[in-house]
Amino acid sequence: MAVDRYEYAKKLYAELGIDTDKALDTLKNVKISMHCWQGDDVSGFEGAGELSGGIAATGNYPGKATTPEELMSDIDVALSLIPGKHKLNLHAIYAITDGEKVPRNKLQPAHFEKWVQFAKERGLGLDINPTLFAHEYAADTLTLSHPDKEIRDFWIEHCIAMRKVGEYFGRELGQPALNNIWIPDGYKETPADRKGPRERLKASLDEILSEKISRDYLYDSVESKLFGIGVESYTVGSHEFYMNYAAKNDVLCLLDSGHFHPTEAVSDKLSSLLLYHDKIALHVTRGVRWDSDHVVTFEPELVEIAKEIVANDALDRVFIGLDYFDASINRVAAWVIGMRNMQKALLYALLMPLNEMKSLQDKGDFTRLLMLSEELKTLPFADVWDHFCEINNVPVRNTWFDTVTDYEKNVLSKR
Ligand code: RNT
Ligand code: ZN
Repeated sequence: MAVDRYEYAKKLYAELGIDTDKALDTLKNVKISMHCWQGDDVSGFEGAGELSGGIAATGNYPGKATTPEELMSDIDVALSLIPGKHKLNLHAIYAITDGEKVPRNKLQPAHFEKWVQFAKERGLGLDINPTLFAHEYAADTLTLSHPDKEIRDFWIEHCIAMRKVGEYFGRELGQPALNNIWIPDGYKETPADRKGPRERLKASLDEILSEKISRDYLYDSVESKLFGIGVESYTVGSHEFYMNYAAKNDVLCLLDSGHFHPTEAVSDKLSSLLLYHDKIALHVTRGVRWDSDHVVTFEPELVEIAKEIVANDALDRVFIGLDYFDASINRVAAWVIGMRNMQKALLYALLMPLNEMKSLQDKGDFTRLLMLSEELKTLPFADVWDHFCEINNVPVRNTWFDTVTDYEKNVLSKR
């Protein structure tokens, strides 16, 4: 039955000049970096305190992972329900130190060996992020831009340590890792001096990135932000700051879709950045009223982001990662929903007659262009997606949720 539906969908898309088999083949090779921190509300394994830095996970849904074994097991369940082979995005606080308290500036690749083992066994890639929050040295909401050199140096060392971890991931797994630097630095009130902190941040980044590491193993990115809770008036690492830093220093600009004014769209920024940068990175998330990090849903801006990646022929130039943390629903389901939605959006984009649409735009035939983009919305896209799930041996439609329900009943609810 499902095959017939796919064959029919294939025929309809073929009438628009779209080869659905080719689209599925392309989609199969797109890796999305799944953020480990959805599994435990960004807690990590340091056994330390509260989340800080102007970000917050809200909710108290039972079953959160509290050990590496639990988190790995939850990730396995999620991955079994997501078509394709992907990457896993780690943070420094997920180092596995077997009870030993290792200061963040002293972390070594060895503390991530178990993750490498995990990734190897599953054919995954790995990415890394230094963790510059939830720490006593981040208590002032200042890290790499702190006026105190000792604090800055601690975080510089930490970021350098994570670059080494990323390099190690790249070497071991045969695909480059992304090391993404995000800092919470900013002020609650209007600062007297906006320049000083930015000068310090620039100098810190220069030091962190001074050692050249082969891009066979590692890419570095810098992530901007608009504001955070408690730091509403000034953000040191603003978009302008990092976009210029990235352009001048040959590092990647990472755009988080929750880090801009609510009416500003990341989708519109991609073509500009891709004109000037070989590669860029994304944190795909969904902000509701603020940078709330809700689960990624299949909504127009997500499709527009995917369309821009495809239209710019940039599937191999954009590191796509997810970044949200919802503690109010089943965390495994949160991963699966977001990952599958990202893939659906990419598939939707791959099934668009973009060349024809471009030429309609250039000819000024906006009536036909509008008609076409609207008619695309009711083509049997779902049948192509279902087929993709089927040929990649993951449950079709809502049936994946049975696995999550069983896992919750048998494992999560017993934690
Ligand atoms: C915070 C940034 C950052 C974090 C993760 C945990 O606003 O988006 O990327 O969400 O590093
Ligand atoms: Zn982010």
